Amino acid sequence: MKRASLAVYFIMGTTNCQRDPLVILGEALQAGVTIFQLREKGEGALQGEALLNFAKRCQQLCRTYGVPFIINDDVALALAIDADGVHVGQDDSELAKIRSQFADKIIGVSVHNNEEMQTAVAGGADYVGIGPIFATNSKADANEPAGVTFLQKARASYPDFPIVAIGGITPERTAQVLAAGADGVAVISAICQSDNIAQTVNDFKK
Ligand code: TZP
Ligand code: MG
Repeated sequence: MKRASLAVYFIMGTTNCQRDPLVILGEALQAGVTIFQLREKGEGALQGEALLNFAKRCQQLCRTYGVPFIINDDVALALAIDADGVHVGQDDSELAKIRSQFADKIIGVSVHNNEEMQTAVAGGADYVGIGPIFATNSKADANEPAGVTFLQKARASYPDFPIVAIGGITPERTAQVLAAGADGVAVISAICQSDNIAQTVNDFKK
């Protein structure tokens, strides 16, 4: 995948939104986010038919803007609707199996140390997500904030591999994260909770 597509990686699920999630996604796409991940988790998360329908509407919006549409964790859903890819953590399905199911799609893997990174790269991940860099309220089981130390090491070991940073990232913190070696920032709350998504996305792009 092109490293540039990770520049402003918007992640959202309905439980992250205080306004209509599809309106939020539309505003984020209009503003120029470069990739989108549907991450439907937590209390009140959509399931079954409701999730399927919501995912299809998100996918349609992403298509309109030519932005890759990624699904978190739910490999079966990603296959069912022919999403552009999946993002998985260390506790999700095995990478080799997913790679065989998603021959030419995007696979992202969350990694927290060198061993996990090596395994992800060797297993055919297209990009890795590294975090939480800063404290986050958007992931119930998040690890302690790790700062940029591992991110810097990962970049030094893999000069050309696509890496996105995640966790508590705001426009103000973006320069620091990019300087540490990330190709882009993955963001939930700074965009979902923004009063002015166009402005916020613009600030991330600067
Ligand atoms: N993985 C590590 S931190 C995080 C995920 C999914 C949540 C990021 O959300 P926010 O609101 O941008 O901190
Ligand atoms: Mg997961």
